[in-house]
Amino acid sequence: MPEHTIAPVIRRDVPALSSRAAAPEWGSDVVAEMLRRLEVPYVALMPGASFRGLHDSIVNFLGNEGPAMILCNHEEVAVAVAHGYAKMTGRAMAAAVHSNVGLMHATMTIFCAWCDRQPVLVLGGTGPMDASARRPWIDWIHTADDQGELVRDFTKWENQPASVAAIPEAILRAWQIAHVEPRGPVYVCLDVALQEEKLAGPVALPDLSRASAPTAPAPDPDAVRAAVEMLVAAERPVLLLGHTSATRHAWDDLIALAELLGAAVATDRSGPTSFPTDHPLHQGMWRSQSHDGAAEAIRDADVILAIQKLDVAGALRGREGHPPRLVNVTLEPYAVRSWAEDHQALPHADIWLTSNADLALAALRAGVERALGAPARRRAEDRAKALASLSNERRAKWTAMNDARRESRPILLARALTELRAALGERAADTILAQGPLGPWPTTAWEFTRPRAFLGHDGGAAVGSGPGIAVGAALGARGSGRPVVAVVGDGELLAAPTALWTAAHHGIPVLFVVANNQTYYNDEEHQDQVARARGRPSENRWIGQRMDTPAVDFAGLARDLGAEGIGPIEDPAGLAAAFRQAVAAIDEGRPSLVDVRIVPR
Ligand SMILES: Cc1ncc(C[n+]2csc(CCOP(=O)(O)OP(=O)(O)O)c2C)c(N)n1
Ligand SMILES: [Mg+2]
Repeated sequence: MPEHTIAPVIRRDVPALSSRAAAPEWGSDVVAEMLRRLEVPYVALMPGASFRGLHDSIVNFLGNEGPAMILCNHEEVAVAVAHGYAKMTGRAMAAAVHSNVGLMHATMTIFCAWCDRQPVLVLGGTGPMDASARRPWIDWIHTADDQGELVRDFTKWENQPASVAAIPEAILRAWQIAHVEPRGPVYVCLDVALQEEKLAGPVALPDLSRASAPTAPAPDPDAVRAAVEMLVAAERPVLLLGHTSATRHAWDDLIALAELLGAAVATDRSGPTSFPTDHPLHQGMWRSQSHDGAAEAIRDADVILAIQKLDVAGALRGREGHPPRLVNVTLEPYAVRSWAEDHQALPHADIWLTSNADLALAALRAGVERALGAPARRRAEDRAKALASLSNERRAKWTAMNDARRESRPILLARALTELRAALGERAADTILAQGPLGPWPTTAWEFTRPRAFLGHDGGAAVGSGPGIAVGAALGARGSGRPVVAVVGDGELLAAPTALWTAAHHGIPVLFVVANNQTYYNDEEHQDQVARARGRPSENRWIGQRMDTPAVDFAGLARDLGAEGIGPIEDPAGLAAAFRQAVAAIDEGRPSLVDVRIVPR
């Protein structure tokens, strides 16, 4: 364990309780009891009367523990916190959102969790469905006859139990479905009247020891044999990695498989770190400085093994006329809905391995180990040497590019990240990047060398999801000793700054770097493109985009929300001290933010 450890305690507000009921007395106590039995650790929430019964049960029946509340100031943040927690831990926590208006606020981040295939248990309220029991006006506004309809197209399941007796199964089913691959968000809507119903007697709760999780789908052995044959015979094999599981054994299997085959590896910034980016076989990562390396590997490949890559067809664009042979390990066909086109273009695979990625990997690794004869091993070694020298050359080029702009003002993101790593010292390699910037990631300034070194993007490409996801990831990383960092745009942070208050309130240590270019730069680029295409003045691209008058005081905003606020840092010479201060704050269990004035790209 390094000498610094991240404060493991999340602050919880402790209720004053003279005594606590031993068994559920009210409808919502049953919900709370189920959450406890399922070991749901937290409920992120923005309060609302449509779940005041549940709120009371968590505080006065459970004692605000197992699960404990994480108080948020916007439902979008509450769901994003749960999303980030799932990205970090692989497990769902709950988010409670107010009847219809709260759910409306939450829709964007529910969509993000859906696109990112992450489990979140969203709880909501409605009603009373019995109109004769409604308070005038407010209960009518906040009752929807079919509230789940709002999120049906981007949840795996939603349900509104019609009796207290039906609640336990609804919660259990939702929990199970959320965790079965492809994972995703689920929604359970709880009628106010049921929550506030006084129980006449005990409610039967399921025996959870008999509610084991369904096993993961294993690959078809014949398909594995065919895939192994294809991989071993390949001249220029490529591993194309996406949303892999980031478990230690998947990580080890991937490295072993790549080395056995002498395969080029291309990774994706959408998913979590699946492969060490400083490995000599790693040729590039999409949406990073090394993007071209990944694209070149794909261009030259004769056989591609794609693993849980969500947009295989997109990655293979340009190869339509002379497609490589493709083994596609995926469960994506089970995640297809008809509302959003997040299923991406349809890839044409020679072997479609419908399987859990870890099981397929283990089988492929074992198969390749057995099948690889001496001549094939020699070919693989030669390939590996050639790939290593290619990646070395590219690395030297990127490092030189970054070094040449070291003193740039506004500051180069690569320089800022190098300084941040220096401030993290020996913990840099263990640091978790919970969210990255919109612009390309400066590969050589910050390599991802451990599982979950980067957690992948937000799924829905939705401005405002990042801050909550980062706070949720830090909540999930609690006690791991791994520092959590998020690099977010100024536009991104401004859309959901209150995530900082949640982190400050609960003592969740997360270090935000605001990559502040004082504009919605991504969209400036779009306006530039349109103007050029139309022969109009591109110098007007900044209008309706730039945010420099007045300049936002991000450090002041962070301080007002209870976090350590530092900056703006305009001179690269000021970065080291700023990051030391920010790291010291997270070491004390407090969130911090450093506002860095960066050059747009
Ligand atoms: C909810 C939502 N609104 C708008 C957009 C469109 N959009 C994409 S990137 C972007 C700019 C974000 O600005 P910032 O976070 O500062 O990053 P920068 O492009 O400046 O690096 C916008 C507005 C979006 N993706 N999501
Ligand atoms: Mg910006």
